[in-house]
Amino acid sequence: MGYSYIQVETRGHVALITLDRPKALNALSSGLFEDLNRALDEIEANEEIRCTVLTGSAKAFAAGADIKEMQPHSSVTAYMTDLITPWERVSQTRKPIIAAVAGYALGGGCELAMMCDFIIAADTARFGQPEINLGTMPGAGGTQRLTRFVGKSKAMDMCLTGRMMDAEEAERSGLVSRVVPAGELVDTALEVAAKIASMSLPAVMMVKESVNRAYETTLAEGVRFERRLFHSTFGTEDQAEGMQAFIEKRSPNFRHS
Ligand code: DAK
Repeated sequence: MGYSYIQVETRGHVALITLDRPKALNALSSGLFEDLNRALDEIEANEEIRCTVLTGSAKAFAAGADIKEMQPHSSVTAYMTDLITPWERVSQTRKPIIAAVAGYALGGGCELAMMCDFIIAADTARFGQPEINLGTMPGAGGTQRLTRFVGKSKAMDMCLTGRMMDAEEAERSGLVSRVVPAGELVDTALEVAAKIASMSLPAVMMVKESVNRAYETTLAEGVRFERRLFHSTFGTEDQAEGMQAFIEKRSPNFRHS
């Protein structure tokens, strides 16, 4: 079955998901999330895919939740329909997912990018949590993830004033991992994803799980968790192959097992 609001392609062992509601600047509607979540389920189940890139258009990664769809809701219907909770699927993927952001990443769009494992930004990218302008507030992790990335002062500034941050400020603040010229964004993200996809998938997934644990536990518990995963890598064929290849001065041939 095809998709209405996204495009999905595969490039080798990498999936490229492109948000595709150009007339609404990729505003995040429930239909778009049904498509996105179904694609993520398929990617997670596909043994050939080892990394995903999530991108939008040159003008907008996503300009936020679909305001026109949200506007009629009351607090009761928002609660009863569990409005927008299915968004969290992105943050639950076990394989890595990179956000490649050009143009606007606002409100839910910024939150969606932050749910990915890291963000590569075009020099045209603009991040913001403008919900305050609508008389509401971030609802998909904006006050939580943004604060962890950029610190309290900048997160307060962004969420209370609704101002946008350009790519240079986003990199300086730790929100994005790197900034590239807009014309090179998707190719760069695909190259980075291909590099990750060339690694041992069990090791990649353990790294992802371990880094994410840093946000949810104390340092001592996190280090203990990391050590146990590290020990378990010695049970994989890929660890044996990786170290043997180093000693034999050749490239490893990972089998993802
Ligand atoms: N929703 C719906 N339509 C949108 C949209 C949005 N967020 N953003 C843009 N559009 C539509 C515009 O209405 C316009 O449609 P037409 O009038 O042509 O039919 C079309 O996209 C082009 O937009 P503009 O004409 O405004 O384009 P400009 O270049 O002039 O301006 C802009 C671009 C991005 C600065 C502007 O469109 C803008 O300010 N957009 C709204 C940005 C915003 O406020 N975003 C935050 C939305 S609130 C929750 C979880 C999450 C959330 C809520 C709850 N729960 C778990 C409960 C998240 C909330 C949000 O994201």
